[in-house]
Amino acid sequence: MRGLPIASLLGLAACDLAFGIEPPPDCPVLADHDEDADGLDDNCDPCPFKPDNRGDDDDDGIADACDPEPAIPNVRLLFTGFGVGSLTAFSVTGGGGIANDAFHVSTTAHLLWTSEPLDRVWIVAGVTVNALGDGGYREIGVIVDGSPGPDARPNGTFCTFGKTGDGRSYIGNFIAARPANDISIASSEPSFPIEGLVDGSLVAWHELAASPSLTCAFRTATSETSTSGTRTPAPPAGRIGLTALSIDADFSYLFVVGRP
Ligand SMILES: [Ca+2]
Ligand SMILES: [Ca+2]
Ligand SMILES: [Ca+2]
Ligand SMILES: [Ca+2]
Repeated sequence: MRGLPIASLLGLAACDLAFGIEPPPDCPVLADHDEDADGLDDNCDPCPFKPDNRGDDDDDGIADACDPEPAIPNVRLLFTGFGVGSLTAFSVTGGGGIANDAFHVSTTAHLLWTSEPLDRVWIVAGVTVNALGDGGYREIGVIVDGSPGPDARPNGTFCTFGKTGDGRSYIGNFIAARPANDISIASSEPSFPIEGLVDGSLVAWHELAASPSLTCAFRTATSETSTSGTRTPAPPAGRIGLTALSIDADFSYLFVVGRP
């Protein structure tokens, strides 16, 4: 949600530039965007995608409701609520773009964060499914170990949920690697309804030295399902990002958290 209403700014001690007050050291740059509409700019908000900012048991600056590891100190590496102009931090292939305060995909698109390769990271992404393509695999998810491939889809390990051409819903780990000489992955595919999904989230943990190297969970307000996968041998650490294939969907935010 864009902008900060005046009423919010009046109560915004942590980030109030309207009255010439310097932001605190933990809020060096304003994003000029308030994803959860709680009056705190994304870059000043200890829980940037939920209004519940209470509590920080491990004192790492990430409030408990948004902390993927509430008892382990983490490092916040990235949060974007996909406001206007936010795509400059990413490389995008396919037809994705910013619309209605989200990274909107009308058919197929992939996004990679233009950072250094990352290991030992959590990736949390807000997702909404608007409509599925007509047939084949229709899916949406996150990428780890992503690197540009020879075609539009990046190489990498994917945690996605989706639907097959024969109507089966799934959540699973998949890889795309070209040349395909390191493929060995375990996946589970519990049934999961994808159509009409609103405000779900994908939460993935990636650690190259661990087996499985990728675990992920899909969450809604009422349910959670999870899977994990191992890619052998482990690929080089790569960039992280988002993917959508033959689907009309929105990513409302992307949160990347490291474990030192
Ligand atoms: Ca906020
Ligand atoms: Ca918040
Ligand atoms: Ca915390
Ligand atoms: Ca933590």
